[in-house]
Amino acid sequence: MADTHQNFPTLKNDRILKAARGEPVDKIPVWVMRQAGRYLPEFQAFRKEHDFFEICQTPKLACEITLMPIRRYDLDAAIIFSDILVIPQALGMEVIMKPTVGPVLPEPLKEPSDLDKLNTTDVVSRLKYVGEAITLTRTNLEGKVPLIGFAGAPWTIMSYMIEGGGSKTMANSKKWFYKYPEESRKLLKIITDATIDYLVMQIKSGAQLIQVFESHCEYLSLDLFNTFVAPTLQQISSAIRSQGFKDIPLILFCKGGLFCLKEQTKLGYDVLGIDWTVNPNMAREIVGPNITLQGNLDPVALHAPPAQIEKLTKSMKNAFGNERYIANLGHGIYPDAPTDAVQSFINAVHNA
Ligand code: 1CP
Repeated sequence: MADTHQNFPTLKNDRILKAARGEPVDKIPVWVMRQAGRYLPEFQAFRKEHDFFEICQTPKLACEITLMPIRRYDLDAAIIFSDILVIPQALGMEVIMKPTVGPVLPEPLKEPSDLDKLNTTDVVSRLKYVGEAITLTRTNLEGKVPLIGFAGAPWTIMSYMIEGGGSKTMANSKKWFYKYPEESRKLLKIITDATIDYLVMQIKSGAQLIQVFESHCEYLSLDLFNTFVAPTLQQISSAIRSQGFKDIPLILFCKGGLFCLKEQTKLGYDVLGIDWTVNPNMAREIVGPNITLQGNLDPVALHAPPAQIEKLTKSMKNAFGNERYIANLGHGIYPDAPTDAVQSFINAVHNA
């Protein structure tokens, strides 16, 4: 299926699309996970005036924040401002964004019978605002860089829905796999189906790449990953492809996912993100030549002096090589990252 919005401005920088497809690039493309967020003073100022989900649900505001890092830095992609937790919200759960604490779901799923409370009919109809924000942002980007759409992966979303917020062990949600395997599959299917419709809607609205965030991968065993999680990730990529979107690069980022990196290569994604704990040479050996790697500077390295950031970034680039590589941090940028360090990082990717 062709782009449903033929009237978007012509794209002037397609480095990231080329790298995702394994085509040669003039410079290595770079973006930063969570680039439109808490470390930016202009975002913090915005947050004083608006509630988090009010911003997500108001296309003009979401667009404005998406463009903040693009105005400030020489990035090669924008990522639409939203959050992975809009899916539990659209399934009928309350989500509160508590400043300095993070997301809280006051009534988490406690037992399988709680699944009956979820509103699973036409979930995507309650997420139209994200599509509208994407369409508006594509227009306002004026073709400067491509726009990434995203969603949380089903296991990561399931864990938030059961834990009710952050957790050190994810023990409550993992318990479901051991105690209620069938109901776990049922919950994962509800989330996966909603996520597929949601990502297809984002693509139809103008998203030019898609990233799936499996931020809680690190808590799984290989057995749990293979049994419960891998099928959901595979279903997402297959459904997007079978609905006609063959050319939209799909990125999978499994935080802490070295233990299942080989398995990730079989799930239908063009790009695999790796965190900072993974040696780039080892990752390349595991994934082979036909997948693009994304990553993986330690987000905390942004606290080093500029010359050191440049050195670390250079050595990261050398390890990954110029082909099939998208530079990024090894996880989302932290709220206390110095803004100048981001520019040093980007310069080092592009020029050093
Ligand atoms: O530039 C961007 O990427 C902004 C859009 C974005 C994205 C891609 C936000 C805005 N959140 C996310 C993804 C997201 N949200 C993930 C996956 C990436 C990751 O692993 O970091 C996860 C796990 C969440 C859940 C979440 N939302 C948390 C907990 C994890 C964490 O970062 O500590 C928190 C604190 C949020 C709130 C949130 N989401 C986004 C922002 C800017 C904020 C801060 C909220 C505020 O202003 O109070």
